This record gives sequence, structure tokens and C-alpha cells, in this order.
Amino acid sequence: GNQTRIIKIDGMTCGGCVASVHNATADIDGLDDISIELADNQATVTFDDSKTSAETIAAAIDDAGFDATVTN
Ligand code: 9UX
Repeated sequence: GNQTRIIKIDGMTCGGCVASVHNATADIDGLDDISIELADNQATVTFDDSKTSAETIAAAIDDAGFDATVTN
């Protein structure tokens, strides 16, 4: 089913970083929505848990050079 989770992201300092996180997650199959909250250092993600996971999404963000942690 669909899950909505929050991923904490350290290392985002400007809108370019937000764009980088978008780009890093754009091709993840099953990720339905990502809302990146720069001021709160987090992203809210909604995904199909039969196709992907919060940990997979966080790993893609890590690979883009940020420090992503699943928080809930
Ligand atoms: Mo903005 Mo983020 O110039 O690495 S893109 S700080």
C-alpha cells in the first residue's frame, strides 16, 4: 500500500540542493510524491511500499551527497 514517511536530510543549504534531491529521487519507481522542506531539513515522501521503501529513497539522497535518515 501507500506510505507517507519523513526523511531527515542534513546538508541542504539552498534551492540548488533541493533540486539535487529532486533529481536524485526522480527515477525511483514507486515514489509517488516528495515534498522537500529546506527550512526543516527534511522531506516528506509518499510511495508504494510494494515497489520501494523509505530506506531506498534515503539511500538515493545519501548518494547525492547529503546525509539522509528515515525518522518515522
Ligand atoms: Mo546551493 Mo547546495 O549553491 O550543495 S546547491 S549549497
